[in-house]
Amino acid sequence: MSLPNDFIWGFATASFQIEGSTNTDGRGPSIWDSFSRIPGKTKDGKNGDVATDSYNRWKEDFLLLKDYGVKAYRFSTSWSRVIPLGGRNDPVNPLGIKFYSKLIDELLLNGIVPYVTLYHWDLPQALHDRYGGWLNKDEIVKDFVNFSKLCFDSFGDRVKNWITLNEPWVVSTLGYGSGAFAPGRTSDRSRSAEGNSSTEPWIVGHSLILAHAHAVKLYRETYKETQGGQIGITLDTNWLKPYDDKPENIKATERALAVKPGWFADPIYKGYYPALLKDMLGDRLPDFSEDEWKVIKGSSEFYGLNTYSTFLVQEGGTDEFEGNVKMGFTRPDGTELGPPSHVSWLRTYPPGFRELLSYIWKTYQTPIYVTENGYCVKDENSLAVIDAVHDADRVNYFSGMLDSLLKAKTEDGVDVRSYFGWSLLDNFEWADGYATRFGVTYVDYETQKRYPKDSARFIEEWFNAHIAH
Ligand code: GBH
Repeated sequence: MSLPNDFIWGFATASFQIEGSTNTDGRGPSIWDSFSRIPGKTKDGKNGDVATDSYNRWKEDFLLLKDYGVKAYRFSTSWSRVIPLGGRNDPVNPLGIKFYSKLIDELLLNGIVPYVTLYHWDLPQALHDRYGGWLNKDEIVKDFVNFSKLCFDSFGDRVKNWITLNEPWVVSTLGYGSGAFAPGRTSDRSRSAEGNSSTEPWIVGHSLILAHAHAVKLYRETYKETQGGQIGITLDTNWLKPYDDKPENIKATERALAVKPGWFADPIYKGYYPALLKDMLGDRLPDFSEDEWKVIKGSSEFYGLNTYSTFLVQEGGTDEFEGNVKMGFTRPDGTELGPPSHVSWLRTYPPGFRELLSYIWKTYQTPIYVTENGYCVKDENSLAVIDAVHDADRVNYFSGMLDSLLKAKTEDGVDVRSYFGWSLLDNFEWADGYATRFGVTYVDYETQKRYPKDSARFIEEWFNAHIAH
């Protein structure tokens, strides 16, 4: 059993999580710069000012990629680095363009294929201040398309794999529902003076779908033929299993899947909203016009899949963003799906990955690119480097997940074409600051020195052994 020779593998990162130098060479602030400065929003008040200093150390990072033997690297562009104020009439920052341009050149020089995410959560602060950012559909769609165009124009001669948005569900619900992520809007007045959790996330989701679809339309009309690349979206998708075979828990699982991934995946791959989502939200779910539906339907050439865990679903929850269900990891017989990781939402359960791949393939019938998958070892951040690099639990996770991937591809016939481990490096883990480590490379934040973990070697060896030569 092996993967075909053209199977793509590598590691992923995101601009705000690694670059630092947030105030350098003309970069404008993003909503994560502001959000992380509000007391209480991130663990220990940490921000992305330095992160892994990859704005300066990218060559060193690329040596790691080369050393690990990857075929591809997924990174994201910081919108406010290339257009500091973000808007279509705002000046372009040539130094920002130059930065990504030299990154791309260096990757290609080393035979590493760039996979570029245009937007991984770092909205230019100026657009949020000017007109409400993602809340203002007409403005943000035009500005996102303009930013995309700049990237296609500047990098599209060399970048052939584009991802418009990373995880729109997170942008909408954590940014505008719970307020746990930037820009932190929520109805919870103990967390924010502004926001409306029952309407804003759905409005933001509406803008995100349109922005994605219009960027794809532009790429297809103006660039695809000459540049010859592909373009799609990345959705975070957990596998969800009914807690038991009670009909109400099966129904609850369907409802949860209708929200995630259905809220974004059904419009994009099928051209309509899930009925269960419409039932749940009524007229709080903004609909699209007929012309808009035409742009949206079929607007992704692959399913970019970020996945981390499986949950067991029961009826009875109150979190709309999860479909009003209860999610857990404990089976009816009291056993656990997997041992705890460093975060509450992640357990190692590889069979779920195989089932998820089949579900997506059957439901959306589009090639799947796994754009993120990874693990955070419990309390890894409290270990000395010498111990942290021996990340047996992460190796165990990857080992199981890759085995599932192989079975999905070779036995279940799922058209899965890539696997990117999250992440190349430990990095700024959003609201968790630097306390949660997802890297296959350990970063000592005092010295910025990088140390390969066992998991990096494991993945390298696994792909060497399982890709047909
Ligand atoms: C990915 O999201 C991101 O794309 C990546 O940037 C990130 O570093 C990586 O995961 C690891 O976290 O604690 O209730 O606020 C994965 C989906 C959605 C999982 C948000 C964590 C936090 C839930 N993530 N969720 S909560």
